[in-house]
Amino acid sequence: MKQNLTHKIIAAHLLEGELRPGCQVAVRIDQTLTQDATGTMAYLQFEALGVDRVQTELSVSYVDHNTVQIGFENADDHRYLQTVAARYGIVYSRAGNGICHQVHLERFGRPGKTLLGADSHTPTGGGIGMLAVGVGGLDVAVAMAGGPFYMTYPKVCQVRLAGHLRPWVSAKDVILKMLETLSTKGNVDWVIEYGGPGVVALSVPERATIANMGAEMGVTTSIFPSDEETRRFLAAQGREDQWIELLPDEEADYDRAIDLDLGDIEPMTAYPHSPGNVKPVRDFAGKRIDQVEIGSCTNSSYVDMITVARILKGKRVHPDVSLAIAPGSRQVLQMLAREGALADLIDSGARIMESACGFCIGNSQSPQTDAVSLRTNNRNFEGRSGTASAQVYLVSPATAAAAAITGVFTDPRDLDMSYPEVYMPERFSIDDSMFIASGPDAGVEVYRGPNIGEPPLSDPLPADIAGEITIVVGDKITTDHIMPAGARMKFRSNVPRYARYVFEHVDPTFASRAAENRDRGVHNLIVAGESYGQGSSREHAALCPMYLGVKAVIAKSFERIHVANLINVGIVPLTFGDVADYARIESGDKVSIADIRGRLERGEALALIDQTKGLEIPLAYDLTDRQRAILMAGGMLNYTKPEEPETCLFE
Ligand code: MIC
Ligand code: SF4
Repeated sequence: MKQNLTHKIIAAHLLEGELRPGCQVAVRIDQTLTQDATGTMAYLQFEALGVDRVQTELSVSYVDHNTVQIGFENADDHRYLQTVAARYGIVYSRAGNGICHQVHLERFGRPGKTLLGADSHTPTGGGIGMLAVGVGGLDVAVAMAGGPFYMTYPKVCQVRLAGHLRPWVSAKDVILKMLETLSTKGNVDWVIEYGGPGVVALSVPERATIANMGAEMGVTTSIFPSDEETRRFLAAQGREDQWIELLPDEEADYDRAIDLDLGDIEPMTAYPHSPGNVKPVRDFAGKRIDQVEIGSCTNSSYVDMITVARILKGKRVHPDVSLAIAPGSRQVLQMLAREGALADLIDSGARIMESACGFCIGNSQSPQTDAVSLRTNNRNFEGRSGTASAQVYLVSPATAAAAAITGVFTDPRDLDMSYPEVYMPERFSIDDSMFIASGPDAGVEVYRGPNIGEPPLSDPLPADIAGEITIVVGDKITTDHIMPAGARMKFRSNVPRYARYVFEHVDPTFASRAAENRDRGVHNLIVAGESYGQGSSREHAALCPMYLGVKAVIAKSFERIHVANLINVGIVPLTFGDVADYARIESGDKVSIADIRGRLERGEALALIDQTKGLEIPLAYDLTDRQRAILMAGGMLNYTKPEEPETCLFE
């Protein structure tokens, strides 16, 4: 059989399972990455697994999300991460070294390898030909302990690229075009594989931008071939010896194909409040704007930043606009500084931010009330910027820079200047001094400040679920809705504290009502519409509801990472036998699911009895034997934890 790229890498890492779309396969993980906001919990869980050292080829712990350090919590987390890394042999990337995905691409990404990351934008590594998948922290903990990663063998969609991008059009516009075509839902268990003659015209950082925002479609990952362009990037990073050629077989099999001519694409934007709301920039031309934010793991490469610097050189930021720029890594920042481009940015009136997530996750740079904010990042969910009423539009760096000067939405092709042709350098500035690669060293004392709590364990699944529908939510509920980030993120290492904010902006009474039910022995159930759990990988969107006593979520459909996180913490993900039943249930209804444990164990049908309405509602589930066993045990930690600490789990 002619293999595509995705299936080639899976086959090379296969530990068990049938290579058929829809079947569960277990694959070996070569590399892992975490960031600080998901990392503390992942390493606490890793420690709970009782393994003496990390078992992967490479595991890197980045600090890039919570670098604001108001109060002691962030700094305590950083020290925990640094010491736990030294204890177990994990590479630690210090705060200031840059955003995990950008830095990993620069310094560690290797074609043909598998990468599991506790962050939904881990697929950025697909730009360099890795099979890079975003998951919850617990899945990363298990992979670090040497366990396999279980995934659904994906269907693969080939995107055949032709032609070249025209001046002022960039990789961001390509991925926005893809989002217009495929939308943000209905793509679970697909991989997007880019190919065709147009691929050669895209550099690795451009490919990475496209692969990064594939996360917004809900696909498992996106991947590009490893070709001469990949070799050029690795050589420029001083790592040419790590290059291998990796192409699909000629006439490989795909489950779907899409043709896209790069020359047909124009500057695009995603308008509020979803990355799937896509229109051409020219549709908004002349609309007044208040803020421009340039950076994030999607668009903060050297070429992105130099392009912005060339556009801004000798010009001034419009007086009614606040412009902030966060170069994606210390490598990029160093090069901007050495080449004088940083001075051009500063001269223009741009505010230079740390090389970190910052504005993207709403823990800085929240715009004014009702502001129109143009941003180069990947998500414009309502409230994510930290300002509930803000209108966030996602755009390319060139479109962002154009608007910063004019003060209004501007198609960059309408600027009165010629297009600044910027190319990837032959050699990047290489300085790995902000990585600490030491250990494993059993003598290292792991620092645990007062913000570090133990990861909570769930109880084994009860015989029956009996309780209340504590909340009913609509379609496309993101993990930002469930577990707000921004200013609340500093409680990530402390689940009881963070749990106070579950659904904070959807229903501020949810957390206290749920906790009261839990304390009275009443189970909480969540009812949701389509595509529940979109967006981020944060397992806190499952852990904190579990802590509040949520036992089941009944949704019209789920997104991949979130459903895995629910199972990992012992919350049962159920769907409707008939989606019309969604409209018959209300918050506050008294409900039960009789004999859920026995029925799940035997693989029998389940029903929700709504005592308040006098209804019997058929429920469905799609769970493997292993997932059912995890749910019975009350989550992955209970399921995996060895009786005898210090034994290697997976040998
Ligand atoms: C995000 O972009 O939403 C985040 C913050 O990077 C998350 C991870 C997190 O919540 O810590 C993600 O994308 O997975
Ligand atoms: Fe950081 Fe934003 Fe990228 Fe998430 S999407 S990793 S918050 S830069």
